[in-house]
Amino acid sequence: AFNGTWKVDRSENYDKFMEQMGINVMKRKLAEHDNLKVTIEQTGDKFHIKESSTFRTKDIDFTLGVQFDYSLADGTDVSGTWEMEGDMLKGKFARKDNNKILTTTRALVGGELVQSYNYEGVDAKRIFKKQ
Ligand code: MYR
Repeated sequence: AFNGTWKVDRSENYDKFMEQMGINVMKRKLAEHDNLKVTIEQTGDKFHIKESSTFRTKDIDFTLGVQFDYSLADGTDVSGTWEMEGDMLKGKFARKDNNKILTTTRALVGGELVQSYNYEGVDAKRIFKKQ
C-alpha cells in the first residue's frame, strides 16, 4: 500500500524539528525546499527505497525489525529499525553522535503519505502526494 513514488507537498513544523536536531538556519532554508521524492517498493517484509532531493539521490534497503544504518541528508548518522504496526510504519533511530532517539512514522491518510518525526520533544510532519 506504501508502494509508489511520493513527492513532498507540504511540511508542518519541520523547521522547528530541524532546529532541535541542531541544523543551522542556512541548511534548514534549503531543506524546506528539498523537493524530496521517495519511491517505496515493499515485497513482504523487505523494503527498497529510492530517495531523491536537491541534496542527493540514495538507495536504501531494509527489512522490518532488522537494524540498519542510515545517513540523514545533513550527514548525521543514525541506526535503527522500521516495524509495521497495523497499517502504520514505525521507525526508531538512534543518532550515533549523541545516542538520542529520533522516531518517525509513515501512514496513508486520505490518499496521501504522512510521515511524522519526533526528536527531543519536537514533532513535525511532511505530507507526500502520489505521483
Ligand atoms: C527511509 O525509510 O526512508 C530510510 C530510513 C529513514 C530513517 C530515518 C528518517 C528520519 C529522517 C529525518 C530527516 C530530518 C532531517 C533533519
